[in-house]
Amino acid sequence: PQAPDPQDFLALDATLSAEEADIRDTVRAFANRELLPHVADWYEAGTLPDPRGLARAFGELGVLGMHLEGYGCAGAGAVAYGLACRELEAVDSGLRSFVSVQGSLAMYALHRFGSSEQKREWLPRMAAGEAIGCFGLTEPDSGSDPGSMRTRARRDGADWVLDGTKMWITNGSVADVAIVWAATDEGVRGFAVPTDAPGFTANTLHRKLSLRASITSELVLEGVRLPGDALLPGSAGLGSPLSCLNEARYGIVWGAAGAARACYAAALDYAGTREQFGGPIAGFQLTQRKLADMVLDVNQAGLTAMRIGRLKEAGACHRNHISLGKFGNVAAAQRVARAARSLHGANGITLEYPVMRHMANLETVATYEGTEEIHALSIGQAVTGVSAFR
Ligand code: TGC
Ligand code: FAD
Repeated sequence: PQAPDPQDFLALDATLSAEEADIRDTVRAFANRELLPHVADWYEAGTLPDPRGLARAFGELGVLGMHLEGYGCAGAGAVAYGLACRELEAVDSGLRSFVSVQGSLAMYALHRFGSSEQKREWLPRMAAGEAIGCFGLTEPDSGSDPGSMRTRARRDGADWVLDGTKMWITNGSVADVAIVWAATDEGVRGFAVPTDAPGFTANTLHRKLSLRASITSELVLEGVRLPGDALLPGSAGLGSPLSCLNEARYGIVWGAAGAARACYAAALDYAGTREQFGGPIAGFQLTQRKLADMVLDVNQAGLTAMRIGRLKEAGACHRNHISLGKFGNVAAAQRVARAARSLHGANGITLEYPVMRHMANLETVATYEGTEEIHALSIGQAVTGVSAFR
């Protein structure tokens, strides 16, 4: 048997189909050419300088709504989509977030719950990156408990009128359409809100110390009057936005594996070249222990992502599988990023190396799409049958 490849210790890539390997290579080449050379500058600037150009580039690459069928979407399999998320997040979690929010949240909501007119109006342009979407569920006082939302939509004749505030919304201030979740007399429902509607404003949030290469916004809706057909007709209850979250959380299962892989690769490289006490630090037992722990975490995260991806392709992936994957893989990536940062010494705290950027990003990744505690409680409920949320 062949000795393990340090970059793919369990030879997981050998389990990919030729088409999947092709998608991985295409996205990796794009990421290394178009994103990696710029990401530290974007991160330092605390923004994405050309979000529309980036959206179009992602559209050309074919990753926006890539797992959806029709309307200009690629209709790729779950593993292929996961591989794209992994390659993007190996560069930066903020860039995977851009693609997740567009494809897995905004486009997925329209695809699953929208009318055929809404799908025809938005999906082809969103797949091409000509239109940007955002997804507004969280509010200032309603995060882990979205059922407590205060944003309200009331009927007024044939129209709907929306009032409320959404918080921490990725791409909110560059979006053309906001998928806004609001309480109505019939329960929670979704609305496709054009961002030029009177009464809608988006304010960019500043001074973030994590996910800096990403635009995060507050959405304010003050008497936003929308025609009746702005309602996503298929949406019914809190389960509707939560089912969109399953899609984005699935992308994070893979993405976190990518961030972990990038930190491990940087650490392995640095360990081989940095010399102290007359030799490379790779030769010290404590460094090797760190690297061994990283190899284990990276490969276990990869296995978890692959297994959940194959379950998804077989139509057998339950939302609790995704909770386990998000819970485990983000924690693994955090361990790898922290160890890789320490292995880089002082260099590790700079933007010259990717490790602290990933480490800081992963604080957001552990928070959004269900915090570590929320997923722990979901898994706890799944195995005991007892809910401990309240
Ligand atoms: P609960 O009573 O358990 O559920 C209400 C209804 O929803 C159903 N449901 C789900 N359906 C599909 N997928 C899921 N994951 C679901 N979880 C629950 C449930 O069956 C029920 O249906 P029905 O028909 O019986 O009414 O609701 P709860 O109020 O007790 O809350 C449960 C909890 C805490 C698990 C849930 O609310 C939760 O997941 N909280 C975390 C919120 C969250 O993740 N927010 C993310 C906002 S979006 C974001 O962060 C984007 S980041 C950008 C990026 O991805 O890059
Ligand atoms: P809280 O819910 O207030 O939680 C605070 C702490 O209490 C956490 O540790 C939590 O785990 C813990 N906690 C809460 N309930 C329990 C419990 N029952 N038992 C034990 N502990 C508990 N949202 C969107 O809708 N769209 C977006 O595009 C989006 N993008 C984001 C981008 C960024 C950069 C960030 C940081 C967040 C984004 N979010 C988005 C919001 C994100 O989903 C929420 O921050 C997340 O759901 C947690 O909510 P919260 O911040 O209000 O924390």
